[in-house]
Amino acid sequence: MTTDIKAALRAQAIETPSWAYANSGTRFKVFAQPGVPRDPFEKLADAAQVHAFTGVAPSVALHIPWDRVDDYAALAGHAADLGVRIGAINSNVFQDDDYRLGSVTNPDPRVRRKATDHLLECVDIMDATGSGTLKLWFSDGTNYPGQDDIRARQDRLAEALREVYDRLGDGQRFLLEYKLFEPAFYTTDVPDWGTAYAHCLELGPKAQVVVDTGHHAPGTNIEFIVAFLLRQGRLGGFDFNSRFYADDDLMVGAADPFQLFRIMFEVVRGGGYGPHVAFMLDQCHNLEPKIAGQIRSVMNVQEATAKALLVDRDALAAAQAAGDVLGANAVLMDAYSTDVRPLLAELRAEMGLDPDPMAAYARSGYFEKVCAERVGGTQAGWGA
Ligand code: LRH
Ligand code: MN
Ligand code: MN
Repeated sequence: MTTDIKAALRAQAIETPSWAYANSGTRFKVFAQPGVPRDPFEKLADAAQVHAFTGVAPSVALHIPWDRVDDYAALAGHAADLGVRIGAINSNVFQDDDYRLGSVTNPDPRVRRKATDHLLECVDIMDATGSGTLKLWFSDGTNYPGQDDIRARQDRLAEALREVYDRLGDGQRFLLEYKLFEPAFYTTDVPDWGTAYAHCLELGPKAQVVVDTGHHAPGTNIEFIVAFLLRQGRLGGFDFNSRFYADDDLMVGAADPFQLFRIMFEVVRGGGYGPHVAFMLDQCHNLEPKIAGQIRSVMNVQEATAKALLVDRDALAAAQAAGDVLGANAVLMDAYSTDVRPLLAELRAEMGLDPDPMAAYARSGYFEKVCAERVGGTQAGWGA
């Protein structure tokens, strides 16, 4: 049992986002931190540290244009030299003046063309980097009733998605991300999993839904969404983070580790624990140091996963079949209440890693080194 769990944990891959290593903040203020990367190459170097100390963060998501470079093959080669690889390519059609009234749903066909061309460019970048995943998030929506035709915007969205879908090559897919609100406050064109799912269904199997844990109304049962999408074969992955209020992008597992456990349990239960469901982090470290924040986040996901794997599924099924409400709940809670840190420490030692990644990273001197070397790190991202 423990051997199986360890094997499953050893095989886990948690993807870190390039933007987590750069300066970020709220719309009120970006607090610059020392030692932040000055370009995408340095972001990969920081991500490689997270992998080096945890052993389970082998890929890095890019965000275009924040990570635009002249030579993507060289960037992928640099990643390989560092022992990591390029993960999902995140498109960005939300930071251009042209997108004031939307990107692919904009009433102006010129703007729609520009936005769709950017998405196609992201597929080119997938080709050049070997990435198999495109992540699409649209900030599109309206602020006032009557501002635009809700249904026409769905038609425009469908048209753009079709064009991008048809451009995908073998072994490539896109993940459609939904978000309840923000920056649009009245309607959002992809506000929920149902809308994303319906568009994906229309397109085909290479279109899947990505669940960003911060993108729901408070109180939403995210594990239900996970169970449903897995049953339909349309859960493509997660953007993990945690939230107290809205899309806070705080460290995953910080606000509600129990919710993370419940989500991971549905993943395991639904056969989603494998490379076809991407475990990605989508976070910003506005106050805390970034590399250490990513290491902590990866460990939080690992802990929730270990607990989910520990659930005695036979005992749970028996209690459920017997209608034993308290017994079934107890099986789940037993797993959640287990301290899995010794198991994970043991696993790391077996993987040739330090059992305590946070302490090992702090001792390594990497942070002091980059603080001395990297002066003026203002790489584009939220802080740009
Ligand atoms: C939007 C979002 C989306 C973006 C990322 C930076 O809120 O979650 O995934 O690409 O933030
Ligand atoms: Mn996201
Ligand atoms: Mn978000």
